Amino acid sequence: MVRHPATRLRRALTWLGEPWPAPPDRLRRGPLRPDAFRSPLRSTRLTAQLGIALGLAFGVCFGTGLLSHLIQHPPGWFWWPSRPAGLYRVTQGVHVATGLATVPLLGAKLWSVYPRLFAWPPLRSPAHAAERLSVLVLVGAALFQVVGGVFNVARWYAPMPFFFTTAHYRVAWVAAGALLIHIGVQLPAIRHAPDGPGRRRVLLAVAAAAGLVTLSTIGQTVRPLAPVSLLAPRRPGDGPQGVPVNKTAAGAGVRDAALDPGYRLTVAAPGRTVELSLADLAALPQHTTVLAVACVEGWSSTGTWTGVRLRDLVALVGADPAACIVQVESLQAGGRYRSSEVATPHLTDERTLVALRLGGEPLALDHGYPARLIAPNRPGVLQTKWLSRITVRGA
Ligand SMILES: Nc1nc2c(c(=O)[nH]1)N[C@H]1C(S)=C(S)[C@@H](COP(=O)(O)O)O[C@H]1N2
Ligand SMILES: [Mo]
Repeated sequence: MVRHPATRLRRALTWLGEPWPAPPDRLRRGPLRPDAFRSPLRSTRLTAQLGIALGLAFGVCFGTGLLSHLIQHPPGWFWWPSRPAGLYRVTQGVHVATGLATVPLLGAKLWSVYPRLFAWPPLRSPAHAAERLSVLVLVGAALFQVVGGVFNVARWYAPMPFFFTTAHYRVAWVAAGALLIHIGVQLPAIRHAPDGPGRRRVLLAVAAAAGLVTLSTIGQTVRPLAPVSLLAPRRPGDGPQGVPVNKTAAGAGVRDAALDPGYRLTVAAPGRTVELSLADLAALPQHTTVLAVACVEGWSSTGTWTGVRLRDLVALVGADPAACIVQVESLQAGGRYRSSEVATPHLTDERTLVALRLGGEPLALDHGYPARLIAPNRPGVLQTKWLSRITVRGA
């Protein structure tokens, strides 16, 4: 007998809601007891309100994180301006700040719902089982993002046997999808959520904790708050020449090559190649600009950079900066950040420099001596240090 598709669909939906037999009652012990969790501080309303705060923080964090990903791996349709010069500093500061504020929010939210782990019966129907599975994915993905993000800010990679950036990006999509499903499922419950006596106090405590986390870390990018930035691993102003260092020259294995008096910067276009010594570079027109190094890890620090405009070097080998792409390479032999690409509008921007000096002095070895890239509105990972070669290609 051939069934009508609508009949089949109805049958499938009924099957999803069909109750499964409950396990025997004698298994209801320990946390599975009927009255195992009775804190008056928990209420569905509290859980819903924490969920809204968490959803907003996650939304902002997801949006700014996606932006940072697109800037670092631009697809063809994506365009990122070079002005305002400090925009990325703000978006990435917001990304890390909202991510960190999520720590107490997520903790409180999990505390408010964890008794449901022990709800009886554990699995009521296929639909209930699917919903629980989606919550499991959501909790796993959210914890992965927050814990991994904190480890990355602390530059502690030992517990992460994978490349953090890629994993963080992929799991963000998993979390976003699971969150949308979760919101869809919980929306009716949010509307008529019963209140509890302790809700306001808990919300206040969570808000205070989130505020404290923000206050003790935001100084990594908001300079006036640097003195109270007790939990941030880096602070603006800390480091040689008043700028923090992410990778040192020793760590990158470039000390000898960088200090070699025979150092030359190669600038190569299809028709023409020049090799410039430090004295040659210093003899070219020098320009000074104030720009921040804005690391993806959330810290940023402003410096006064002096050097040669990248577009002048492109013109030096006979290319038109408005019609080409440049790849800059480091003396560093390996590593993900040894090279980066510069295209319009950053390439034509007058503030994009091959910097030789910071704060009026030659660059500190750890800031990229003899020469480094510094461009407006660009993530720190793309501000390549210890430049060895600039390759000009057609756009
Ligand atoms: N060659 C090279 N350049 C590099 C890096 C690197 O690892 N190798 N790290 C980048 C990162 S992640 C940041 S945040 C900035 C930091 O610059 P600073 O150490 O001068 O503050 O340098 C960038 N330039
Ligand atoms: Mo960075």
